[in-house]
Amino acid sequence: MFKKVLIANRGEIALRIVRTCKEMGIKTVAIYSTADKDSLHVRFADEAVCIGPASSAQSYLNIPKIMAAVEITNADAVHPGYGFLAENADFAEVCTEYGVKFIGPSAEHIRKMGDKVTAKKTMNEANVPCVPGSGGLIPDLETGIKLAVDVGYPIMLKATAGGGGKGMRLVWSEDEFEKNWNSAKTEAKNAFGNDGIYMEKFIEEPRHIEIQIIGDQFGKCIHMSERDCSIQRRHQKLIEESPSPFMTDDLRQKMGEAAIKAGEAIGYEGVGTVEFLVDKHRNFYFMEMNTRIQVEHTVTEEVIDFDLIKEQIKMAMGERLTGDNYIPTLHAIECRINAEDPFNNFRPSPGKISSFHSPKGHGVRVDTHVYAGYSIPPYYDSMIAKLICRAQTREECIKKMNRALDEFIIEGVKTTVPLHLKLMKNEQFIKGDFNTSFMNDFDLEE
Ligand code: MV4
Repeated sequence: MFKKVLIANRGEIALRIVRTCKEMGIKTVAIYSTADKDSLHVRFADEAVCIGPASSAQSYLNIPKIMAAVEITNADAVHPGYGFLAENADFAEVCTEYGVKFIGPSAEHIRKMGDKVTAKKTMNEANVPCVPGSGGLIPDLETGIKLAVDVGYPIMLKATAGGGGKGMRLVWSEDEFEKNWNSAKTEAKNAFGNDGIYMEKFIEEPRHIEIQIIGDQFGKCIHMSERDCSIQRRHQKLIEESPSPFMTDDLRQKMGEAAIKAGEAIGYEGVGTVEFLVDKHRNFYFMEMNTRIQVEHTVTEEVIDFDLIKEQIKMAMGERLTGDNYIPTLHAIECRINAEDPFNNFRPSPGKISSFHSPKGHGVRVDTHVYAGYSIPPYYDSMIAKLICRAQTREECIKKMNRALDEFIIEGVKTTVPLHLKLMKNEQFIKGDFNTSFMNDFDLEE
């Protein structure tokens, strides 16, 4: 049993973790930068340690400073949340060396899944369906051009250190291969200091459907069904939902089985997400595995009625998994509320929130660290709240989300609330007829 957990994060997820720890009787330590002194995660934690100035490099990403906070507070576990150091294998390793439990998988698993070529090889060996491609790093341009003929155009070049679209290029034909090869390599080198590139066949207009898994320390994994995250813009998710409107019992059975195989093949511990691309024929392909709790874990919580942070902490404490996979009977949708101007190219809109009223009522959940009078600092991610609605059916859930968005008052900064209101009224969205290209064609001015 952990006595005290240090939360190596900020914002809504830090507060989310504080809440579960309180319910479990575990003391909490918040860390914060000077820019975050008025955040609710600092207020509600049992202890709080200021670890540095606003810049992430000198605070939330600074491993020595975080370990010093662990030391002075005598925390026996660290929860990394999402983002920042959540998928930093070195951080997980340092925690272990210090004798504090990193609430997440081993450094080895983080490393393995962080390198996309290694991740894909591991999944191929575990018989998890993968997109056909180069089957490894491409040594040089000439080999790449030859491989593309075998794979068949259109193809995608991807950075092995990538994820989230950086260092990724779509190539339609041989005459544009060299140009894309060079720019992918340069972008990957600049972003990750690693210019390793691999190739995949391009899957046209796929859906992004991910399976939530959880594994214990004894080699057992179960799944908690899917989330559809196809509604995103420039690789930033806007809306997530569970179940996916595209899902069938048969497809869930197959994707769930594949996700469990993925987890059990490596002896995965804790909560994780196996991301798949799903084409219009319902073929699915492994894309990436996320070795952290995700922003959108809340929609899964709502449809299966489990606290995923609590389950995650229980796995870290060495509890055994019992029971079977979880299949949703309800429907949940999450809208990410960002301090951005959707009508001005999503320009960040930090500043003071002059007025704040969050929607309430049956089936409505708001996860946020902000309040009236709070100033959103300009240094971090622009997500300020998650609005999650839950109902018996998707149709009812959309109606509830419309009502809840209508009730949401946030003044002083621009937010994505008006965008979500438009999305909830969009015919294609209502029909569940969308894929990852949806936002490319979405007209904000309509
Ligand atoms: C793809 C793809 C089509 N075919 N791979 C984008 C982020 C990175 N994690 C993988 N991505 C994609 N990989 C093949 N072989 C299309 C995308 C993609 C995408 C995937 C999920 C969600 C949104 C997306 C938006 C554009 C492209």
